[in-house]
Amino acid sequence: MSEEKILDDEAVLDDELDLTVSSHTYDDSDIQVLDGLEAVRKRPGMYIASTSVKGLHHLVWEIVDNGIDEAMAGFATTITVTVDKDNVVTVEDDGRGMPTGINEKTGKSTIETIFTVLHAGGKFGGGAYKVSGGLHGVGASVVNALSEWLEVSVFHDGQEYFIRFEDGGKPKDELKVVGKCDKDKHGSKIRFKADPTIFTETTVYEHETLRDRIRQLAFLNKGICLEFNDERQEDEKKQHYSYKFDGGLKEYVAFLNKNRSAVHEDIIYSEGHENGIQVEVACQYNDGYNPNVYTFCNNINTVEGGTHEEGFRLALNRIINKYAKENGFLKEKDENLTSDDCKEGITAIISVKHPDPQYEGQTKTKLGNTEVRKVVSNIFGKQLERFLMENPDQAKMIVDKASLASQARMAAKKAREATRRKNGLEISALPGKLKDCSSKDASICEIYIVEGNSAGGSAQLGRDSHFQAILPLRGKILNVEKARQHRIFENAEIRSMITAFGCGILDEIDTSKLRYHKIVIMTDADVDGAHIRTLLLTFFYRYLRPLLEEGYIYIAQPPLFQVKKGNAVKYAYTDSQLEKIKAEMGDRLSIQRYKGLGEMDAEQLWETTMNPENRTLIRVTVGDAEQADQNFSMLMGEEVEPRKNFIVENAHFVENLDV
Ligand code: 28F
Repeated sequence: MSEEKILDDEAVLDDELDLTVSSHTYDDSDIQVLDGLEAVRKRPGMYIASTSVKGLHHLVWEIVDNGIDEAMAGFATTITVTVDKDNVVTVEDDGRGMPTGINEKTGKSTIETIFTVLHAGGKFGGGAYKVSGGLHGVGASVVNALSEWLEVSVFHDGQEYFIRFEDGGKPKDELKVVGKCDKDKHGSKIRFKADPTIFTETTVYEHETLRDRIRQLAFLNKGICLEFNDERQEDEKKQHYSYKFDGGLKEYVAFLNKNRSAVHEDIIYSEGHENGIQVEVACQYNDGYNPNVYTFCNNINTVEGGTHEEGFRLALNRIINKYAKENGFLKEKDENLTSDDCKEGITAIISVKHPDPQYEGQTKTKLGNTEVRKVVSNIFGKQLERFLMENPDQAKMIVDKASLASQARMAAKKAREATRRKNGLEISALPGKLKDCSSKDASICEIYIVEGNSAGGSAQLGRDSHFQAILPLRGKILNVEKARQHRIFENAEIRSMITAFGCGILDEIDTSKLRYHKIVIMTDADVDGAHIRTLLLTFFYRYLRPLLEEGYIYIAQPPLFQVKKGNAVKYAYTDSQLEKIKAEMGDRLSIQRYKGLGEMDAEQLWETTMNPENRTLIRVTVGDAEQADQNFSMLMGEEVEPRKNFIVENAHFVENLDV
């Protein structure tokens, strides 16, 4: 990105306009401009992810990306995002300011052109490529088309330029100087209000979504300052954020590992470029067993991985084996450590910037450019090797960890094979404790995972055995975050669940084989119940993640109180509900607080918690894998401190849903 050339407005725009309007006369192009934006409004889904809340946020990212490009090109230092009380968004940078001249092809100002011609400005930055940019990289004109109104202010040479668009991108007036500003002030400012007739679901931005992505962009673009102001917030602590990470991904890894215990002190960091591809990698091992590898291309999270991830994996495996052999940790005859062995407990971020990325895969989030593999492998491999040689103590910790992983892998393989039937890949006989339902139609079947035997008894008696199965668990299940795989497969409770669900686990999972489309966790409404629930969710998250992703996991909501007056009985599920019921029913009430499921008889449990007509189920979703993973490590990992505050709020990754 350093080979930035500065061209004049028209030269830069030429390229882009050739695609759209250059073969037309001025009048034609004028019509085409309107046509273009009209097309966006007609079929917004073709230009942004969707018109749901996700698409709404896409508008912000589109504009922020342009500011980041200006910063990455070396001209801006700070990008500020502000959300007003009425959900008007302002994005401002302190770059050169968008060009204010007239574009020859359109006869209009460059700015008006950028905001009204589809794709114009998509490749801005003086002939360089756009390194940031959403998956679509559709540009400012799409944001304009989908806004009720949008205003652009540009500051340079002591002057403020301004233009406003309304009704999906129509200029109200031409670009004009509207005032003076400080001689030294320079930059671009864009304000817009999303069009509620397009974003029919919502035009309200999510505080966390904005903050998390802005923070992530700051990690991914080291040295750039990203600020976020949320003027809707009552809570002062949530009104202003300023992120600037001079350590880049090194700080990102430290951030992700903050609730974990590191195996070695220093974060391994490498950076470089080759053939116009820029590479940054940081990683550190923690004492957990799961790898957490996040990859990005041009600031986009490539969740399906791709060639950059492969390059990282190859180098990690090659260098660790090489070092282990050369330093006597592995004997010549020993089997090599596998790439999974080398990844156990690693937190790694891989970020590449590529001038012409090719995305593949189901969700177009898999990097396909084959040349990237070697580039990442070379750059990261060299620096990793150097790190190991310069830090023998830390190198030993890392190699020891991978060797232990290798031993555990072989033991786990044996244990895993034992959970299968001898005659093939089928799962073993259903567990004895399972009270199965009679229906075999998975789409209506439910399985209740119930804490404790007495509650299990009530649930078994109270259920509708046509479609409701009960699996009682004895006390607490194994904490999968702390245990190695072979112990997990030996654990009776876990094996019962795996066999009852019938869909396999980990990479062998096949949700089409799932025997119940609702898996309901039913625990007491106390701290122990919350703990068991978290243990179960951790297990699902680590071993059965597709079940969470596809929405099969639920939490039952037993009532907290029974309120009685004469023969009338009501149940309250929350404290505020209790207050309401008390107000409704008047005095002389008898109120019972349920401490556990066991205090309810079968009929009560059915009526309040299991009967589809009355019950409330909460569906558990995995939002952002990174956030969820952090929650899980915080809740389940070794560090006690961060866990102390959790229990009350542990519904963080839980979304309310009435069924
Ligand atoms: C709030 C979001 O959009 N910042 C931007 C620039 C700077 C230039 C530019 C932008 C010319 C013709 C593409 C200035 N001087 N922040 C932003 N800052 N666009 S967008 O140029 C646009 C190109 O089409 C700029 C010299 N070269 C480029």
